[in-house]
Amino acid sequence: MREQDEHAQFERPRRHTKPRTKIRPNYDDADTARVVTIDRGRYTVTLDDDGRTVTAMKSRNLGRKGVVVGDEVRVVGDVTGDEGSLARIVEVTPRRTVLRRTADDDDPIERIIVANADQLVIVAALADPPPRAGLIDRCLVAAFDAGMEPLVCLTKSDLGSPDEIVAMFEPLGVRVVVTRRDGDLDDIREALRDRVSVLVGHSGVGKSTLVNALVPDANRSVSYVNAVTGRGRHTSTSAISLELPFGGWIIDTPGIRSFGLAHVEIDDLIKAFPDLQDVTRDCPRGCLHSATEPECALDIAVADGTLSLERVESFRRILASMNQKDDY
Ligand SMILES: Nc1nc2c(ncn2[C@@H]2O[C@H](COP(=O)(O)OP(=O)(O)OP(=O)(O)O)[C@@H](O)[C@H]2O)c(=O)[nH]1
Ligand SMILES: [Mg+2]
Ligand SMILES: [Zn+2]
Repeated sequence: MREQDEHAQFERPRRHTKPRTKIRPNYDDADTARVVTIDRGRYTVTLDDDGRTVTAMKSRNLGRKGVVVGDEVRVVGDVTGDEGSLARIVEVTPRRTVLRRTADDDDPIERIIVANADQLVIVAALADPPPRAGLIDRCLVAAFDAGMEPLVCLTKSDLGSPDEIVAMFEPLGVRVVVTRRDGDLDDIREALRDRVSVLVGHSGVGKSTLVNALVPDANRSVSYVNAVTGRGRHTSTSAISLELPFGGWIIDTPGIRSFGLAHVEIDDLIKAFPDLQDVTRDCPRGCLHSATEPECALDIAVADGTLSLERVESFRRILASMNQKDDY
């Protein structure tokens, strides 16, 4: 870590001037950039100005503050992007959204997966590996909690019918697109255009295959699904953000086995459904809005025709998914 030490010295306030005040460096001339991938403490960023790719490290003044893919940052130092050059990230712009997962059995650390994405694309294969509605539900909860718009993307339509899954998400008003390798990409392109979207889903569902089809020079590695276990091989090992040729950004992420949601409160989830939220204002204090609650206002609203039974039942399904880990 020699380079790091050199930079660290450069950062240290000079002793002889104003010994008791921290010198606040002025970064007015810093370039703005976005973090596209991270590898062993090295951050690959692209400059907003000209899209140049630059390798950077975290400046000491950031302390323990994390920098994640999707972060908008300010960089100083060697921003040439030349071979062996290293810039420094000196500031992280306040995040508009954060997609986070709570610690779970697979991963003991609570982490922010990506920052500033506005759409969560929940990718599930129609077969090989088979879709797990429970995981889709949990990812939906994460999207609503993060204030991101969800989109369910059902891949491998050459291997199965989407009808059953589509019917599950219709009452919630969640958009669903269906894709297959070498298929027509118009619908998914329209859904991604001019937005920052992050793909999540099990290993082997075809996230990287989709990214390669959408971004011609992406070169994301893809690999087969094990025929015996039906599981993917966790081919992608880190998140990467790529610019879409038709506008917007897409973030490919490693396959997940589950999605820890311990950080989510019912109230945060219900905010995503204003019609349900309105009704639940009449619930008894502490009502958890499940089908077993004795006087939940959702049941009264179904009885008097204000809400459809399908919508309330689908909402209760995703609510219940918060406490049912779908480990695969
Ligand atoms: N039959 C079929 N196979 C597909 C389709 N899309 C992708 N595959 C195959 O599914 C396998 C897994 O694809 P990947 O793109 O590596 O999956 P991934 O979601 O990126 O997996 P991880 O990186 O491990 O999370 C590869 O063998 C792909 O060729 C499809 O539409 N139909
Ligand atoms: Mg992949
Ligand atoms: Zn209730």
